[in-house]
Amino acid sequence: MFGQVEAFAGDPILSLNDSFKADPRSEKVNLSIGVYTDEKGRIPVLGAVKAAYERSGFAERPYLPMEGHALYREGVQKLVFSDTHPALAEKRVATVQTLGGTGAVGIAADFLAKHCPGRTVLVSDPTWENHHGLFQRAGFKTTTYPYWDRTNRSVDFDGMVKALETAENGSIVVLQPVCHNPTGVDLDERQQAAVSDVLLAKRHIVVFDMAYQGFGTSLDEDAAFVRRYAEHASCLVANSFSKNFSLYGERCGGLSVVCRDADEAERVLGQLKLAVRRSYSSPPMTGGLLVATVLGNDDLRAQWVSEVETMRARMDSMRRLLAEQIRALSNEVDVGFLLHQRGMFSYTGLSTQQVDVMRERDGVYLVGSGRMCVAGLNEANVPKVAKSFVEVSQA
Ligand code: PLP
Ligand code: TYF
Repeated sequence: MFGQVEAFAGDPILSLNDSFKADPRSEKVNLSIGVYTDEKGRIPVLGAVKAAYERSGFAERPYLPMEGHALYREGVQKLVFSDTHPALAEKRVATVQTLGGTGAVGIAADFLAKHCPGRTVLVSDPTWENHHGLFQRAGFKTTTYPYWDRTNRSVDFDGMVKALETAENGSIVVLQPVCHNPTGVDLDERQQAAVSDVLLAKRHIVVFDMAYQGFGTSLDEDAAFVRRYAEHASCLVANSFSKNFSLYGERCGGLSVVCRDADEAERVLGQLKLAVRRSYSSPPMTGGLLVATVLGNDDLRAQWVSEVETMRARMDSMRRLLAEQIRALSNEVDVGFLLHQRGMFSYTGLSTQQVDVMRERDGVYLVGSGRMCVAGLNEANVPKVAKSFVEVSQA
């Protein structure tokens, strides 16, 4: 009956993670999958989350409503837009709790497929691969706008603007506002303003995908692009709590649609609920309660903010340490990219062949594109990574 079913090649990043686990070498280093680990190499259980778990306990488990837990949704709105954003005051944001950031982008794609069908979808080149997959699953054709300037290891700003200008009016544009996956390079404030002008002039539909809020500069500054844009125009904002709550397996995220007015937001919320109903009915409760409890209590929220800051600071210090140790081994290898890229990832500029050598010879795992997850670095493994990096760079 299923004889014709094709084999699934697997997700390249998850497969790499499996190869890492199967690698018998004790000195191996995992810089592949986008998961934050602490100095000891462990996925942290945040103190605020643990306290929320103890506080919320385990009681009855009714279905959550389609749109999710009310306090959770309020928490999403305040975190993404701030307490004082005019769109919230005007009650024109429709927010649903989602199955992680993936679920948020998926519901956004389903919603757009129904209400804005037939548009072209533009995603950055390169991007998180699932952007193509999720919009294609919803029936869209996807294409790319230039983003990575290989020569300068920065944003190809002119190429990006030109592509957004030449795209058909009213295209769907997926933007990562902070800590871009996989490159680690973001638009600066001036570039954000210039891109916003083009997006508005072309009446493009913007889908912000914010999976790393708090890992760039701070929770508030990382959301500045989204907040400013949402003052001027409608847009969709997907956010993920996987990384900043260290709740990968609980599937916590949100989708917020900024609308023209409260009436429109009410109708959009109804359609988001319908999209959820048709897909999985309602979101999971345990993760929802944890996030709602942290965001809804001042003491836990303050503790969480400080724990996000600790993760961010550690990644920054690992970037600096790796740059220093590479420089100590060689003056010829440019390390500037490590210092001006932000968040969990760095595009190293290494080729697939160089990445293969680092993995096979040295047990240092990067993604084939040359993406390095800096959150996998720690004081114990940086010397080994620096040496491997310098050796393949000079070979
Ligand atoms: N969007 C981007 C840009 C990501 O990098 C990721 C995860 O790596 C996601 C969405 C998905 O997030 P989640 O794991 O919460 O589904
Ligand atoms: O970019 C990354 O590292 C993550 C990895 O179901 C990932 O997106 C891939 C597939 C998946 C969850 C995480």
